[in-house]
Amino acid sequence: EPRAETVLFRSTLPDIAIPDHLPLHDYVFERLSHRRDRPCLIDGATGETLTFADVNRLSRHVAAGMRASPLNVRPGGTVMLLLPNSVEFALAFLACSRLGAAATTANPLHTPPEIAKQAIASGATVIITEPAFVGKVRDLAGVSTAVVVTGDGAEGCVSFSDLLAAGDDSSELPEVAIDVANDVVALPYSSGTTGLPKGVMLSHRGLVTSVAQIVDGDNPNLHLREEDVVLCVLPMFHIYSLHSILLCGMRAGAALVIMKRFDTARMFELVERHGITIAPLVPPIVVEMAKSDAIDRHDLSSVRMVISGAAPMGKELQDILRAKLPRAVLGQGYGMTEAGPVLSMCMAFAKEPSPVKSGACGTVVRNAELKIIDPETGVSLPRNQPGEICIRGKQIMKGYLNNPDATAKTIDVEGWLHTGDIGYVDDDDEIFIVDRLKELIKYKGFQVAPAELEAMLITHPGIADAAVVPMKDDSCGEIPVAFVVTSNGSEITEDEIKQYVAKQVVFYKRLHKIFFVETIPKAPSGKILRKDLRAKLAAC
Ligand code: AYL
Repeated sequence: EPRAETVLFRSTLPDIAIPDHLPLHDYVFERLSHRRDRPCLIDGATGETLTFADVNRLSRHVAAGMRASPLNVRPGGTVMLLLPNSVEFALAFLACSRLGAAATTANPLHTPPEIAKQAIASGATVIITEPAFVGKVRDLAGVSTAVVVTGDGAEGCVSFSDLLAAGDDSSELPEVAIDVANDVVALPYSSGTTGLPKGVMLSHRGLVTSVAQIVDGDNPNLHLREEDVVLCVLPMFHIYSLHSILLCGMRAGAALVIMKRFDTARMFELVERHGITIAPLVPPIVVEMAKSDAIDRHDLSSVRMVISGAAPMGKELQDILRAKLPRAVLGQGYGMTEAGPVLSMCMAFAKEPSPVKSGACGTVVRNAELKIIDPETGVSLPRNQPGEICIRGKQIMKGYLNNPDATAKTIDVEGWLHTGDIGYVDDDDEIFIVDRLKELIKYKGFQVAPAELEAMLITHPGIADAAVVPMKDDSCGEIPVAFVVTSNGSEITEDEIKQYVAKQVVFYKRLHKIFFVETIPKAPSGKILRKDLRAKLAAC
């Protein structure tokens, strides 16, 4: 029997030329000579501004400092960035790129065991953090890892200001040869479609491709200009902000206003003070804005684009915000860390925009192919039929670090990356996500891996078996809840279980509810039937 034709979906924009020879830092600074004195990074708290020339020079200093003793970062090495949004984050990330090293990024609010797991698995030999978080990495320091601290430094640590003072004469920063197609520049952690968090290997060429797909060409899909001022409130340790704010912003020559932590009133003030034009957000922040009375007391008319991504944003929410910010174009980007990260972007953000529908999460990016398959049979589906979203192109990850099995389960032999998201492409090439096949839970856009919490729960002597699933929540999108089977004779309570988990994990992985059950429904293979549990929740 002949195989059914694959139905390929492409961007409605033509493909573009994408550099495949430049390391990431050379790519983002390619137009440096035209914009040396333009603002690049603005510290929202102090107003202090670094120009493109400053950022270029200082990132070279940091690279020279990291290359020198005692840090000795070499090509192929790994550095952990355990930092909130800051100028230091941007400089350290670019410095890693210059050295041919990978930056593995993590939320500084993670607990010490969560940090240790990633630091060890990624092979990081240096951790860069703030004084407030040094205590969390003390046990790692000196074993195989050096610690660099920003601000005033800390006892036993290298201070970031010493790195900055390193200077950048060529003796200290030798040209390193970078193999752009293979060398990893960013190593974010993601659980993907199943299991525990894994290191996602993004190469120089992968990230260059993904940034170019969004902001390059005569008619860029996301039209950022040198005059734009981009709000950077989403955490740079997450790929959404790292890619679509820091890297896309720098490539386009826009200025970034860096906010360390989210606060609605403060965000509105910064919009007014700096004339912010572009606001990349996540749905929970859009909810806060829509609910806030303060929004009517500020002049937010400078904002011309609001981008939402990382979690679903319904039509209703999009319509409410549109009414509050009538001058801004509102739309979504759809990404997945492993996809490099962006799969699709709203076409209303293009230089020559086309109309879009509320609730759509964009059109597939240029220089890429997308298909929708029947999750059972793998057969490619036509328009308007929901199935698993798959993408192919140079932007996708190289694979998971030291995990060829998980890589093979995510990227098939034909090069298709399987997202675990269920969606369809409509008659106008717009993508709508309708469900999630994978076990991942998204709390305010942050990843929660059920397998991680389940492994933790069953190590408790009072618990015989457990399953963690998402429960719908208006303000957070989803919250993790657990079904628990207690061990014989155990009288463990809901609160005790919640506390037991809360002590070990970052805030967004905490369990919000425990349901005590007799058994966990499982397939003969032992796989938890998560669908049944989600259906149970929907019914109560
Ligand atoms: P990860 N609508 C619905 N679900 C979404 C959307 C969206 N717009 N964006 C992401 N997701 C879900 O790895 C989806 O299930 O990356 C996807 O597989 O933390 C999962 O989140 C991936 O989660 C951008 C815009 C990056 C978005 C991103 C997303 C990065 C989130 C760059 O410009």
